[in-house]
Amino acid sequence: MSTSVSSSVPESLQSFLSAPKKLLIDGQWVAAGSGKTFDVYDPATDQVIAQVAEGESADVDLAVSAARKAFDDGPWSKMTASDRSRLIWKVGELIEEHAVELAQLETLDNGKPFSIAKAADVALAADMFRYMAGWATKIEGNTIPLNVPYAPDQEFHAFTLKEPIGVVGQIIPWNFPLLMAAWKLGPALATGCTIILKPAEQTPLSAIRLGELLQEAGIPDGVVNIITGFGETAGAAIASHEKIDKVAFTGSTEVGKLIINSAAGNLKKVTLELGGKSPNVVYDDADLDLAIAGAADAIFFNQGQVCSAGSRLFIQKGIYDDVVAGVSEIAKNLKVGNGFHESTQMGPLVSREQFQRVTGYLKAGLEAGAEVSAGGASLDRPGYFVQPTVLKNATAEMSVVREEIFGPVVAAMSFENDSEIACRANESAYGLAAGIWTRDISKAHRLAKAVKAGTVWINCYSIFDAALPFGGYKQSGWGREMGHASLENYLQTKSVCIQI
Ligand code: TXE
Repeated sequence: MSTSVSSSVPESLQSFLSAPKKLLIDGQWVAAGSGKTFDVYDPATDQVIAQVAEGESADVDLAVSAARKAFDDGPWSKMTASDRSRLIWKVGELIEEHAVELAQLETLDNGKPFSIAKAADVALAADMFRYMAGWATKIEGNTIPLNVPYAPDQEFHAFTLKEPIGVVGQIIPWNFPLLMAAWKLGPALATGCTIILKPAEQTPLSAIRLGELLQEAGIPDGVVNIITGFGETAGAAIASHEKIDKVAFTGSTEVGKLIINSAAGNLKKVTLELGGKSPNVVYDDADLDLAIAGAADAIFFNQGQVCSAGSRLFIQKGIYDDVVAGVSEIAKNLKVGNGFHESTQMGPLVSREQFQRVTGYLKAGLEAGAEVSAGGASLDRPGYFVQPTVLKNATAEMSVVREEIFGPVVAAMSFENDSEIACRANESAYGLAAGIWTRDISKAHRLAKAVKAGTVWINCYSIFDAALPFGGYKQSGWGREMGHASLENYLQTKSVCIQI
């Protein structure tokens, strides 16, 4: 294998990158059955950084057999919750120990600034495993008093057991590669499930390294299997597999609908975390410095490649010009560049395809009559860089207002009063998140209640915590990630009734 390694690759990653990148099946790193590999790119330079095994349906079959064995025969299902908890905790510790290396991998593979990868992605991933390690020993059923009308003379003792759902397929995206793996693996391991994880083809590297750390932590063979590969082949094979009991997916709403269809074959359980077009509402009584900085961060964080990004910015009429000017000023001053440079605040988009998608939306927005207040173009340099962009005078029917751009592009619109804003905020097929900026706590509560979104941030944005449930209303998805709510996705309830 000859890989032309990108000039921005840190020395410390060279040996990891030069080793063959294989599939993890039943505790062994193996080449794809077909022998095929695919190229992985550094989005900051457009150069190939690694070749990775291209898993397909036959490889998924082997991974499912291994996961079935580890679940049906043990060891995972036969271990005590306390032993499982200790191993999951150890994964969190190992992530923390290797924080620099993992953050470097994220920057290299995804493009995000190194300081953010370390402080957010890696730190949250470690915390997710530790939080879920705590839950492993606290999964309990209930005892239930019965009053059976047709058996008045009999006495019963009834209770519920919470049992792991079984073998789960987990298909994740490229915007937070390590963190999405942690969000998925954490609750599945805590509940005692076994897993086939498919990372996004754009960003498979940190999941491969995480696989090595899972082994180092002592997670038994077959419990976590990692199949790198493409969505239409490896991903589709997971979604339709007859021996997988549940599929958890994060990605586009379009593919989410395909997953539901494929899962219908064996009626596997489905959870989905899909797209968003989240409203961020700034009232005229808000702390404007806070709101302007928050509105910029809500859209430019992670290059706007965040499903909950505040991409529809609603500003009350009297302060519209000031807020647009303030967010535009921040956009113009953001340092866009290679994520490894210390001064970089915003990196490149993840891929050529995403670059084309985002620049296509910019073109469509301008043609439809939106005006550029900041940015509006790509950067004339190698890599997939787009300027942080503020579009003003956007209207509800424009594609830049209706559709998820998944890039650093915010559409600013004005609103007149309180009675109109809930309706306009809800004018979307999505319902993932919303932001509210006001000093009036009653107004904030009213809008928080009225808005159809899984998360509402008031006077803050993009605050994530392993304990705080996250997920979508409407076409933003099914089920919740994080918090104890996420455990339910991986459990089923068995009722046991005994006549005494
Ligand atoms: O997503 P895909 P893409 C949105 C965002 C973005 C758009 C397209 O708007 O611009 O989706 O991104 C796997 N069966 N989000 O094309 O295709 C794929 O291999 C099974 C929002 O990258 O949905 C990858 O692992 N799996 C989002 C994962 O699905 C399939 C994050 C996501 O890829 C498959 C990412 C198939 N037929 C994109 N096709 C969020 N909610 O955070 C693809 N995949």
